[in-house]
Amino acid sequence: MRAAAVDLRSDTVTQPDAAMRRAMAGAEVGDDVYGEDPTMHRLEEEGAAALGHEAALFVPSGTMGNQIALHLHTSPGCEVICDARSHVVHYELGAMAVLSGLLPRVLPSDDGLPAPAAIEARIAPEVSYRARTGLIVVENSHNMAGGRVFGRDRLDPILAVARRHGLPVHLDGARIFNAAVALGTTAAELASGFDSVMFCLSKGLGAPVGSLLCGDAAVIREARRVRKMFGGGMRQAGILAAAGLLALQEGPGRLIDDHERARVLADTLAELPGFELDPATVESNIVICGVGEHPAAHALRDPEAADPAATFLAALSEAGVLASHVGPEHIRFVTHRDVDDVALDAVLEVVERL
Ligand code: TLP
Repeated sequence: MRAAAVDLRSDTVTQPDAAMRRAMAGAEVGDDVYGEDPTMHRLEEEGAAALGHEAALFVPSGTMGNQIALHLHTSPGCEVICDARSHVVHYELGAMAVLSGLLPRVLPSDDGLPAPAAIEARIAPEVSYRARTGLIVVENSHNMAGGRVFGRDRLDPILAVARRHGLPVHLDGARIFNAAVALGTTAAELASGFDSVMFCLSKGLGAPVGSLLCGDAAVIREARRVRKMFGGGMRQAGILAAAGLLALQEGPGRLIDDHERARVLADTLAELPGFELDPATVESNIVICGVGEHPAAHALRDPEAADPAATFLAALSEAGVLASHVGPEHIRFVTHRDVDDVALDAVLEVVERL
């Protein structure tokens, strides 16, 4: 039998460990829609404090957290300015249009963060014949830009543009703790000045389910209503909050190991023929690389099929390594707590052999 695959498709695949399962089993719970779950109260308080915001709301997914924020900062018919590769555009199934009547106004960028001047130029003038700009969304770290991270020097000018125009800014901080670790700062430092911030407990931090939406008390009071409207009101959710608390307390401290492993992987891939990537752009736990010209993708490729990434992923999977498809010529590896040095060595051996 083949050894179990090393799964680098995402940091969402982590398994709750024994301590987390024990905490979940023993959690004190109540009906959270009535505001009576004590474990959930603790998680929301600790989450808000960690981000330096007044309040927080637990949501079942990062997508729901983002979509609640988009809904409550805007009105139907508004445009949302964001990077062309943002998660809210690519991987949320058109939810901003479906749930909130919003139109994405996407901007290109090299590293996932459009230039402040480009953002400012896209803010619609207040005239009777143009859709209004309702919101700016920033993503940090930026998933599809390969986990790039942005410090205050990059964030502040965008917040200044928003303030000049009286616009709210939402931060998709699904991996904000990765960004903080990569930059040697705190999540609160990176979250400050945003009108709302979503971060995921269920990615590198290791919880099985859940994200937190943070903001001031008025924003979160309204967010609680929108969550219920979107079908996200949960009852004895303290079982999930108990896992979230452990993830929040213990998860950030070990992300540095994931970053180091991503760096080793990136340096190795960059040295091998057929992989296109600049290891200097790998700043956190995500490695995106081009495989369009990779010999394994070519040798096995059906000449009719225009997707060398899918061909290469199939070869990787056959060899016991799972990665994900992020375009016809690009694949993504994400390091996480369930990939240790032994597993990483197995991955390096496979990519070297292929
Ligand atoms: N990202 C997932 C996939 O949807 C691509 C992944 O495997 O990376 N914002 C960002 C920046 C994200 O990367 C994700 C998930 C989300 C939001 C949504 O979180 P969930 O999956 O909890 O809805």
